[in-house]
Amino acid sequence: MPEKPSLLIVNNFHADTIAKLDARYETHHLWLLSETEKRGLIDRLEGSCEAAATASWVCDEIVYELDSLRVLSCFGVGVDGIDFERTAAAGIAVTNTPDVLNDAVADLAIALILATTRDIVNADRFVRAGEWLKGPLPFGAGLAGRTLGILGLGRIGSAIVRRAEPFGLRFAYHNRRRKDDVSFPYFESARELAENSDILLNMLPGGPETFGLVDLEVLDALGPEGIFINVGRGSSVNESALVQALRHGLIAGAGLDVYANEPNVPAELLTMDNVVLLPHIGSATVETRAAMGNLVVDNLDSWFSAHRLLTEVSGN
Ligand code: NAP
Ligand code: 8YV
Repeated sequence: MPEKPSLLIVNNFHADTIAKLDARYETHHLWLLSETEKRGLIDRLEGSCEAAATASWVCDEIVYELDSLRVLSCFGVGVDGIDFERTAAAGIAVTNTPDVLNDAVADLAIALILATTRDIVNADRFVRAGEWLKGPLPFGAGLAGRTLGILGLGRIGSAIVRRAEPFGLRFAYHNRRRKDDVSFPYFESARELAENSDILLNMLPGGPETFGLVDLEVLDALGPEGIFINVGRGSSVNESALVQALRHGLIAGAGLDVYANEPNVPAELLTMDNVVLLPHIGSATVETRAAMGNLVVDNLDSWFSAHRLLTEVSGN
């Protein structure tokens, strides 16, 4: 039997996928080691290990010091955890897991839109607390005829539009570039998009280019009836501006799946009734996580068998 190729696993991103990788490769679990042990492992793997697997949203800088590394297979689509300057300089190809999670993340975005506009979480609390016996819950807002503005209309944003169409919503978007195949309005800036939206949904990737892009000016432009939804990355929102906007009624409410410093959520948000808070569960279905893991494995298998990558990515 030929020897199994060596694979460095950087962090504990998905137990089932790691078990699959353990069965196929000679794996080394970096996250279990002390800093000194990590250094020793990198030195030992030098020259013999060409591949690593990691979460896409976080990595360990030490992997870039493994000179023989040629491929980094990431679990997740948003690759803000990867230092592309260093991978490019070192000739390391990077892969991620696009498309296989579109449905799950888009479903969750729709759940947040409905939960915020119809006050679903408070309605549940209202019934449990016996409040219904005293009178009705205040009315929510309908979707038909309102405008959903999508900040970052890509793979997942487009899947959200397909789901949202039957609700009678209108659409608008902002990307760096206008898309030729989209018929609804494009706005040149996030502020203009917010000004023309009833619900602003952030689907932007993380990284320096989008850092704090949703700021007080954007939220103020959304207006006192406006709802802000974030399913993209927390770093692209200025969280203190969001707290301020919610506290002072500059916007009506928010539905959040992602935060700037996960798993920490700003304490002020925890006390607000007009926000729905989820623990980054956009892609968290059993089948979607399995599909993401399979793509991590398939990229590695394809690289080892044919030096081909299925979903190479060059940055956000
Ligand atoms: P995608 O297809 O690349 O879409 C991202 C869109 O954002 C692109 O259309 C891009 O258009 C636009 N964009 C990028 N940088 C921008 C900037 N600086 N200003 C304005 N627009 C910008 O990516 P996706 O697969 O839909 O995923 C989007 C993000 O969702 C991921 O990066 C990840 O962070 C997040 N995500 C979250 C979850 C969750 O569980 N909550 C799950 C999966 C993904 P242009 O290139 O034309 O600007
Ligand atoms: C994470 C995500 O991978 O793919 C992304 O960019 O944000 C998610 O799918 C997931 O939350 C794992 O924790």
